[in-house]
Amino acid sequence: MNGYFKKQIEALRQRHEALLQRPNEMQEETNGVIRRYVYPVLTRQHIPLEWRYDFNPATNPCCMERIGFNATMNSGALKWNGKYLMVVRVEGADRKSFFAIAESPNGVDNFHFWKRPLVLPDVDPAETNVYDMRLTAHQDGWIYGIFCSERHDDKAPAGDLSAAVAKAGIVRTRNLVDWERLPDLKAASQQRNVVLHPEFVNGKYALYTRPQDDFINAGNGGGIGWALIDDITRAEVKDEMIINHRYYHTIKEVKNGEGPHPIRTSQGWLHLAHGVRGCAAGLRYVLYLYMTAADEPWRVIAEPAGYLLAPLAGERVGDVSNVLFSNGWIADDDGTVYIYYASSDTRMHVAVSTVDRLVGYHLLPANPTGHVNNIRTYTMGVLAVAQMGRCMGEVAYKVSDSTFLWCNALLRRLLCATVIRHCTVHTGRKPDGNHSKRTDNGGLLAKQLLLRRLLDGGKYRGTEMPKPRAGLGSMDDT
Ligand code: M1P
Repeated sequence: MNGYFKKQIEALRQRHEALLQRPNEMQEETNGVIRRYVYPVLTRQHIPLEWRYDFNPATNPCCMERIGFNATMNSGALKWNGKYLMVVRVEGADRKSFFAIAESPNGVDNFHFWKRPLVLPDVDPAETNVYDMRLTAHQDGWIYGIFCSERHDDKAPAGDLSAAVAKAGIVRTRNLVDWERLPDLKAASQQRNVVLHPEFVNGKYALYTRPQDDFINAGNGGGIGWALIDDITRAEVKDEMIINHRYYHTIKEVKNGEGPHPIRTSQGWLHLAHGVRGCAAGLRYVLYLYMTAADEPWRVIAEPAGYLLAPLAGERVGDVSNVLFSNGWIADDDGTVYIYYASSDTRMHVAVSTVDRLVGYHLLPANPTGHVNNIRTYTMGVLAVAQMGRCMGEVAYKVSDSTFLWCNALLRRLLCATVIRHCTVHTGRKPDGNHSKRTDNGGLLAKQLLLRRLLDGGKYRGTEMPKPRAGLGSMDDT
């Protein structure tokens, strides 16, 4: 072995080990809901050296990297035998992806790839790429992985070498080593971002879907769909309804998609999703949350306005800039939630919160009606209380969780009161100068105080894309 070769290998190993061992640090800054960590948890530099170098001084005396990698991104996540696991989308320099498992003892640093990548049964020679696996440890005892399986679009005009068809591939395992491939999901439209709900619903498997008109564009389709599946070994979408729509002039005006499978909480199912809007810089991907009813996981009961996480600082730059994407989170036994997200299709990060805080975030939004389209933020009464909420967020990490949640509950009541007051003074749900009559004979009060659900109970949600509407939002409360 020549001296240069030996030195190179030593330096490579030292740098690699130092990166893998580097402790992560929680960022100081928080909005009371969530905290980022300083360092990405996985980058292409974390990929095992043995996958990249052949370490053969005879045939490779210059110690060249033999296989280059572009990104470690969009990873499914699962807690398994006390370890925090990600099924990582590893993208090669040749732009093809494969899956590999990385594990950490604490969920925030020290992620090491398992020795070998995941071996996926190759069932179709036409399949050109696989990516973005969502993991679900299902009630039936299997761990499922649903991912995007891509093929050339044979209907594309000649010369178009980008057009593709997106389908949902399905695998399952009991030990994370041996994976059984099931037939791809049959559906009328292209599908990406398909996620398996962890429990049976009415005795059936349930999928969150994302029907789309073509490979990139949602077109007239889009929105997060819901479909019940009779037989997961021959999965077919027969009926699909959109449960979380795109909306005009919002963070999800262009498209949206379910992230990992939702987390069950005492208040309902907590969902993480991505929303996409168009801007001068191209498409901008952010992460948002919504909640559905505990007994009806398809029925949205709350959705705070805007995003939970958007690309910040270095996260904004990468292979596909201005993108945050998440398809993995872990709700730990102590209530901590680890949100794994990729920035700009390049590297993986973690942010932490708790189930209580994320539920509180839904039930104490600046928008007490639970829906972005129902209220406008210049509403004075609401603004004052929302401002108190923000101040509370700033001191959140100095007070105990119980104090935080107690204040949270108090603020929720105040917010409800501002809305009720508005509705009491303005009839017809709009400022109309008539301050004398109640709008709804007290029914609104009951909904606000007892049900704490969407004021419209979902009844205005047709399958067509709803227009932003005035409703309660048009109030000019003072
Ligand atoms: O480049 C951003 C993301 O674009 C796609 O997501 P969606 O289907 O919602 O637009 C996916 O290709 C995803 O992998 C990628 O991160």
